[in-house]
Amino acid sequence: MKPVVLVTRKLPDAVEDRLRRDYSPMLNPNDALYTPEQIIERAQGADAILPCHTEKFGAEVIARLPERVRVIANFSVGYDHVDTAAAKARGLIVTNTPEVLSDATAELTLMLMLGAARRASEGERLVRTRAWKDWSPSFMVGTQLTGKRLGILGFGRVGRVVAQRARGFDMQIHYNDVQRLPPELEQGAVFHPTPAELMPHCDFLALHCVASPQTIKLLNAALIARLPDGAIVVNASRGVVVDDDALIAALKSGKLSAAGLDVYNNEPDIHPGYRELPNAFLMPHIGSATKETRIAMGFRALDNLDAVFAGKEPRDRVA
Ligand code: 8YV
Repeated sequence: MKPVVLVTRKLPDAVEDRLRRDYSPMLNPNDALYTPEQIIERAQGADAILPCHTEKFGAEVIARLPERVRVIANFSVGYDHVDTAAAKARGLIVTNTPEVLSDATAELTLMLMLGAARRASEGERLVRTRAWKDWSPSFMVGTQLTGKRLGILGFGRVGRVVAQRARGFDMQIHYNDVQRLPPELEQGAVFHPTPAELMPHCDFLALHCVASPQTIKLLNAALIARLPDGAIVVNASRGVVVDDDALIAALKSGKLSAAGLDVYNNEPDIHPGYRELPNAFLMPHIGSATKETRIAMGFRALDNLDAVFAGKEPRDRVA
């Protein structure tokens, strides 16, 4: 008997083909968003669940999953949507999909930096609404990336690829993480022991830390005040890292010249203040949304499932 896998969202064909080959998948061809009740109901009779970050597995949901479910194999690198303590307590294995989305997310981060710095939202709106009437030397003047200082808060897998790509723009890399990395990973990046100490060195600040109790609203008014005037902030990690009111106030006052955001608190019902800001370049959580990466994420999740059902330790176990 093949293990039964509850797949919560529509996945790429190649991933669903492999699921059909090796498992008895319960697929979601219409890509409907399941409520927690629907997940609990559908999980009856499943041996595993393969969810995305759109499905929340809090302690209450985990407590109501049938005993038969052995593993939650996430189709995501972030797993803040899963209460890992509750999963551990129940003996439920949890895995994620690191590495395979670092390139795509780093590319999107560079896009956020360029889009924010070169006023992409404003420019696009001018062209699309026929409001573009003229040209002058002062028209749509933005900021250049080349040669600037890029501060990276969270120098993990994605942060380090961002650094590598940014070196192509001759940017000088500064970073903060919980501890200093070895020289082969730093590649010349300058370590700052605290976020507060990193801030004054950031013409651009890119957030790449994980969502955790320690990083909730990490970028608050006090930290923003330490950034150079006119700095640019980008976020392709998690919305909870940002205090929205503080960021919006800084974008309004001109303390920050622009922001590029892909992630938000309470997606997709984001803080309405962002929509009004001409200097915010806004994307709808698409950091890993490339054809190549979506397939790689699915395969990585399946590699983890394969290991669990072969009685081995999955490569990407997080609980
Ligand atoms: C995914 C992400 O699109 O992997 C993550 O943690 O935030 C995104 O890249 C999404 O989470 C897929 O479930």
